[in-house]
Amino acid sequence: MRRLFATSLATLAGFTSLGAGAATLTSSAWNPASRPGFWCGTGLVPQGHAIRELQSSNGSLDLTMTVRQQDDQLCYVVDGIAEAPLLRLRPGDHLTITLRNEINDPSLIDTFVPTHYLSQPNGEIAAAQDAMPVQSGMKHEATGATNLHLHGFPIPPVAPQDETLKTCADPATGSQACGTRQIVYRYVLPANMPTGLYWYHPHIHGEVQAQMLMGLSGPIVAEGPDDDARRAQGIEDRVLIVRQTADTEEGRDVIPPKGAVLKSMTHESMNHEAMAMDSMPSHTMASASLNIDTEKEVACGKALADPITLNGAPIVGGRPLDQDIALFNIPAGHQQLWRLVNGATDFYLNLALIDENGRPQPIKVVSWDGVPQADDKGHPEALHDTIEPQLVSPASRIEFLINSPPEGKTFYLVSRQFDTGCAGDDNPERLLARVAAQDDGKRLPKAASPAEAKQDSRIGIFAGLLAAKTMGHRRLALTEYPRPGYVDASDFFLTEMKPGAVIQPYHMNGAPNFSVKAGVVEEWDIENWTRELHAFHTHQVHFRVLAVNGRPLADPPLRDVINVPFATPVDPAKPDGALKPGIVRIKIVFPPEFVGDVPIHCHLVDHEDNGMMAVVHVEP
Ligand SMILES: [Cu+2]
Repeated sequence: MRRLFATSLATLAGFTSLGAGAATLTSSAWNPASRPGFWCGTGLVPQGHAIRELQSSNGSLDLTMTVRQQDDQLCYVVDGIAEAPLLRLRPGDHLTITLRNEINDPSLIDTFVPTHYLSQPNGEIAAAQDAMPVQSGMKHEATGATNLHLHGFPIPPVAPQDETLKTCADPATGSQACGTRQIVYRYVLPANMPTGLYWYHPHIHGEVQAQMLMGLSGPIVAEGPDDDARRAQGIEDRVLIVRQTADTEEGRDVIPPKGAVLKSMTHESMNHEAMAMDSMPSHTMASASLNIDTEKEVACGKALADPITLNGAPIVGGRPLDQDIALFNIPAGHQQLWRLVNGATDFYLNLALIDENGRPQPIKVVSWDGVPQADDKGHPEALHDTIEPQLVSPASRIEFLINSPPEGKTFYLVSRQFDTGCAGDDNPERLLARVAAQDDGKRLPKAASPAEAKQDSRIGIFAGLLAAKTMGHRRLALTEYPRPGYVDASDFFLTEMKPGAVIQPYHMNGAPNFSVKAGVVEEWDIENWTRELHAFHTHQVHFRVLAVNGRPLADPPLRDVINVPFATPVDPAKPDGALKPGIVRIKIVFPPEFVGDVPIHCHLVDHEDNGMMAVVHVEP
């Protein structure tokens, strides 16, 4: 049984399962002071909480961030306060983060790695004839090491900046494989970076989900002239981060796929050495086939919905009372810019603004994934009112203008129910916040050093990507297979489809999966051969999304995360028969400043942890 946080969120377990109306949050006062015995503070974060901010001044911000542990909760502690701060920066800034690891019980991190996953290497996945061979994975034992990834930042994948594959800090107890307890990151924000909402989280392969569920993530805003202009017009911003606190697999009811191996594994079948990643078992010898065996893909099944929080305060499921929903005020007749990170590990947000009668209310989307809506040259595009639900995949960000409701009226920000595929998790409607027409008197700190120069391009290094000539194509396949002997545990894969390829999980310290020359523009087809959604993410760069399921997009968006539609039956009359993939086509280039090893992965981080990741070697 998966545990929720033992301390501050202990009362949440009862809440998230509550139905209509009956719930009331009884929270003890929140005290975020990190102190002996209460390293991650005490009490429940109040609804509507605004995150503590740290702002750069004179072009720099220098902070020490300590990762602390209180039972099965992890927290970033800065200045003695156990709350991941909002970092407010400007392009060109120098950001220095000294990350210290004080994790004191790595075994508790392991409790967030699904208990039904194997503690032994997995058995063989039977290879289908004339299909790409599949090599199963093995469970990662949590080490308690941690590190930092600045998600979305166009900065080099090398130390002391965004190097996430080798850089790590050891916990206070347990394995000391990193050789240091402290990392000093020295980031330089490009002067021409797109300005908007970014975020940070740990990136230790195999325990990313566990560390994020336990509390490790925080938002970053990079501000530019657009923000100065909005502030001059009296438009304030609100920064919101949605986090997930458990990945509930209990109750998962799985229909075994055709051909699944359901026998229990014996010790003989778990020959550790034979399954070592660098000595490939004979059945996974390369074949020339580019076919994917979809009959053994993870089958349809149901998993319970997961608990989420907003700025640390629990979001109550079902139909909560108004008093249990965050209240955000906007002075009557005014607008605010709301910036929202979906920091959940696999919950999809499908945002809509409605009034008390459920009628959709318009918002204006300003930016996706930290990048203002702009054409290929980086010129701003006109903003339009929309009442369509906005899909914010895990790890994605949306920034939108929201009007105050009429005086005396309330708007609600909701996440609409969303279909993540028949093998995906239940993703029900959630009421995130209510909005009232009031002036709460709170004002943002003024930017300390507003940029003087006017930005020529809103999108920096990504300008001109659409116009550039495509020099190469690739196909990347997303697949998942039940672990032999375990219908409710899966291996996940991200594989470049080329002759001789073997479907195998990413493993640390392996060679890069493929190479790309810096400056060479490519188009990639990301093919989802599974019955659930995946959120494809690239470190270092954003990409243009050209087409979804073969339909070209009129205005290809610039994203660093894109939802890839699930596969569908070739024959609708045979839902568990062969599948045809959901496909997203992207256009991507790695500029010369990103030479090095760049991770790409599914941002449903449980999938990443269990193999759905690859490393691109960017050659000079
Ligand atoms: Cu995925």
